[in-house]
Amino acid sequence: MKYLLFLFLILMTSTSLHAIAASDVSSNAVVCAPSSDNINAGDLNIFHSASPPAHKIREIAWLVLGICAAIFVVVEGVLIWSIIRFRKRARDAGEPVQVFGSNPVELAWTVIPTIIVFVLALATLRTIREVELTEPPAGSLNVDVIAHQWWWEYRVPNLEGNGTIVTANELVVPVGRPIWLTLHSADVIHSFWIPQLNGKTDVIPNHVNHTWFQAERAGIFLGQCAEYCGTQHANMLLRVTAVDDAAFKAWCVHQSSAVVSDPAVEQGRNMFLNLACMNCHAIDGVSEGAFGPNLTHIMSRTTIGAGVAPLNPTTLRAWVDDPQNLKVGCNMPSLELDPNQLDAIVAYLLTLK
Ligand code: HEC
Ligand SMILES: [Cu+2]
Repeated sequence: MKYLLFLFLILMTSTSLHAIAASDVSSNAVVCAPSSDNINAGDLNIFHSASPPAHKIREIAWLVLGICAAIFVVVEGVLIWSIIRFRKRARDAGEPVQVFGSNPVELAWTVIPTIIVFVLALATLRTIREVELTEPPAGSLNVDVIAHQWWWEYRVPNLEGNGTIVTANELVVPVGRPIWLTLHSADVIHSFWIPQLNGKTDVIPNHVNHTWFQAERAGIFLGQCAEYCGTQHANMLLRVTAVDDAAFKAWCVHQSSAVVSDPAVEQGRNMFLNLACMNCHAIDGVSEGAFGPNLTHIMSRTTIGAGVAPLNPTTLRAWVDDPQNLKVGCNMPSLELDPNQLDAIVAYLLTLK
């Protein structure tokens, strides 16, 4: 029975993740401008793995499912057979023969499950060893991940210059190259999980964890924070875009390029500095706040609020006006700007391409 329950749980988890991904979009569509691009409709199926650790996890999942399915068939088969074969018939009178104890049966149902548990445990241990590396794989790109309530910060080495690129929520990586992730948390325990790329790894305050993946094809891979971390846990989505080498280098060049300061949006820029924005947000050469996402190249991203909505001028304005509307309980307050301030600031943010 417990195997059956287990099987059921696995199936439920994978289907409910699809439901979460889909419902995020529909619930926000009401608040934001209607948008046809279904930003969170991605593949969260562990059986569609696209990275070495994810392949290993898929293999063990099939093995466990296979063994559990076989146990289910045998146990239920014997049960149904007994019910039919030994049912009470008209000619039966009184109690059936009472049998007490049977050494062969006792032995069988002790030894067989023990062997099965051993096989599963050993196979699992082997998978854990293969998936959890203690050192970065050769040639890997080292990326720092900092989890915040309720968004992700990434620090990616700049392959086309010095220093690091700081960005939020959307990680861009080269296809075919191992990515070695160093996981930090700024507040509570989170969990980094991109089902098609790797397994779950807890992100713990004051403790550094590592995980890795290697995207085998170009595309967008989505994930979820997988450890309940507060109100907006469900809107702490992960998005990895794997691109070819040339595109990755171009991304590095773009992300490390200086912000062009357009005199037309000078007013908005000053407001950004004079209102509280600068205390929480960094924009290269403008401000150094580190509590919220880095906004230097915000318009190069496709989503806002860690995947809560697609990023476009309408959602950006709605966000700056009152983030609590789009993402209730998030750690950015509404600054209650008047419409002119809102226009000026949004016009400025729109230039941060
Ligand atoms: C108290 C700190 C704080 C202040 C002040 C603040 N923000 Fe934020 N901001 C945040 C946090 C935290 C987030 C991330 C929220 C989330 O996704 O859960 C955020 C997110 C954002 C985002 C979305 C970024 C992304 O990539 O998703 C924008 C745009 C933004 N803030 C602009 C502003 C502007 C403009 C101001 C000033 C009017 C401002 N913020 C003031 C903390 C702050
Ligand atoms: Cu989280």
